[in-house]
Amino acid sequence: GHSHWSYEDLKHWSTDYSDCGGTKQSPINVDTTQAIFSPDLRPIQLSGYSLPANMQLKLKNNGHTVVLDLPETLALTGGYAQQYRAAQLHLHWGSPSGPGSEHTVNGRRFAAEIHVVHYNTKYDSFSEAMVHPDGLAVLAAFLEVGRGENQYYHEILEHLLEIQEVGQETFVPGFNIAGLLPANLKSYFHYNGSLTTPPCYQTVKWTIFNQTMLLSHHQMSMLVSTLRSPDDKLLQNNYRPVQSLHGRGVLASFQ
Ligand code: SG4
Ligand code: ZN
Repeated sequence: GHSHWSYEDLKHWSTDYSDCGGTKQSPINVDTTQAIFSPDLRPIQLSGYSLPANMQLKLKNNGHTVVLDLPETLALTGGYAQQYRAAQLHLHWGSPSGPGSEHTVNGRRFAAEIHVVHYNTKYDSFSEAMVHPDGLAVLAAFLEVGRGENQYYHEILEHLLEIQEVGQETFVPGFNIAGLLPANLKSYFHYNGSLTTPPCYQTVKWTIFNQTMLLSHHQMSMLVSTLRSPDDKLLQNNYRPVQSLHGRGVLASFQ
């Protein structure tokens, strides 16, 4: 298998990428009644996330999602007491007729989900980190439709029309990346899992914020109905179904 995987072909992921059939896969359903309160989980700390407008960030339609490359100067600390550097962020979504978050909470799927992907500073590169059990940390937040325009998501969404075709890229001026994540960085769920796409490496410490992000109806429509996929249809429903916990525990930083 050579990056020819698709969301229509989920059954074959583990044939081509054995880790996709493992016992620590993501996403999962978070059952809030089963989550274990852990006072050790410190608030997430983000530093260097406010980027100057003269910095140019690459935004790309990679055929599976929209990816915004991030400079390695963005640092994630707190949380689980290791240090990570940002690599990129991307989104998962549904269609005009259904939600498309990857994680679910008590069986509920949200409209969309943002993933900010980081790697452990003890490794020299992302590709080295991604094969080690403590290599990656992904911050996840759910997106819902609310009243007003979200000014931070606007910084990305206004450029989607420039990258409708697979492989197209454009540049986005720097902005406060932390604005894409909830203001409340204290309340989150945490578990050990995997990349949600091939190669499904089981090297991700997941943080799922309890507070959700709100986008306008128009913004959500733009997200789910602008980009095209490799088969020249609209890129929609780019989420993996929830995977079995296989005895894993989910921790909560809050009661
Ligand atoms: C998306 O397909 C991204 O485009 C990938 O990033 C990402 O892979 C993949 O999702 C899995 O990440 O947070 N959903 S996830 O588990 O970050 C990696 C790129 O292709 C390795 C740059
Ligand atoms: Zn993702």
